[in-house]
Amino acid sequence: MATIGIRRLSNGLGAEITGVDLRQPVDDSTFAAVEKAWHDHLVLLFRGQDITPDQHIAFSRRLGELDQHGSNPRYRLDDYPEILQITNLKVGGKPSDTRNTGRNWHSDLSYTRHPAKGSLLNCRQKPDVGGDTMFTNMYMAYETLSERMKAILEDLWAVHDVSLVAGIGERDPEKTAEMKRLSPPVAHPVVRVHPDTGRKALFVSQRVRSFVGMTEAESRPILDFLCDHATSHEFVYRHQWQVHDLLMWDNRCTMHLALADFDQSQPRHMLRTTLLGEPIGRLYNEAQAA
Ligand SMILES: O=C(O)CCC(=O)C(=O)O
Ligand SMILES: [Fe+2]
Repeated sequence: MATIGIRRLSNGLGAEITGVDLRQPVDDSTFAAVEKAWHDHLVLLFRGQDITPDQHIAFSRRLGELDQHGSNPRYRLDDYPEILQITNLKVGGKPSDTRNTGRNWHSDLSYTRHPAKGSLLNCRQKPDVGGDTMFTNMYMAYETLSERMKAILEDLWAVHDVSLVAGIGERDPEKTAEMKRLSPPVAHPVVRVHPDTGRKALFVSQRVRSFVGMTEAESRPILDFLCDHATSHEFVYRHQWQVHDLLMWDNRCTMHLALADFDQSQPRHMLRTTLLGEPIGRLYNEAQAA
């Protein structure tokens, strides 16, 4: 019998789960309750999870196949390609580019043909204050549009481009070129149906350049409107991290934003596993030709 506790974190999305210790294997009924809570609340918080990489990976695998972070190979944890370091600590003796990961609203890996299904982020070290992460509910974003706007968006595709990852231009040009080579622009439907819940969610972000078949100038005002609308305060939860929090979010129906609201001279060190998503995208040129 599962005995988890569920406490909602905001009106838009998010719930804290209690009664689960991720250092231990999670039994099937507890896991089923967690998965249901994930579908209901989109972002789940587990406090006090001082877990090893193996435990992090073991729990994540229950939810699906894990990405090996081939689109960002330099920041994998040694011997654990399933774990990406989001950190301002040095990696390989050099400042880490992942210290500024997620500084615009996005859904993980949307710039690939297999946008991430979910991500599980464990806080290992945090600054005294700040370094918060915000999440927004993309079902609500979709459902609150007018019927006419929904009809316009229904068969639109959007071009997601890794060059729009915030701060990518400040990275070492060689690494940026590598990221662009690994991830050429890809098109995804603007409205996606969540495979588990059957609900429709808006799938745009600040990493979208244009709509397929429209110019950038035509697309920009609509994209700006959709991103502004999707990040309305009413749909958002802002997470203030504690060390050993584990947060898992569903990238198919949320966006998130990592805030730079902290003193970068203090360590912020986070470890992430990423669940592989179903392939929904196609390379941009193929989409254009279609
Ligand atoms: O560092 C964070 O709070 C989140 C960064 C991010 O966007 C991610 O890990 O996917
Ligand atoms: Fe992210």
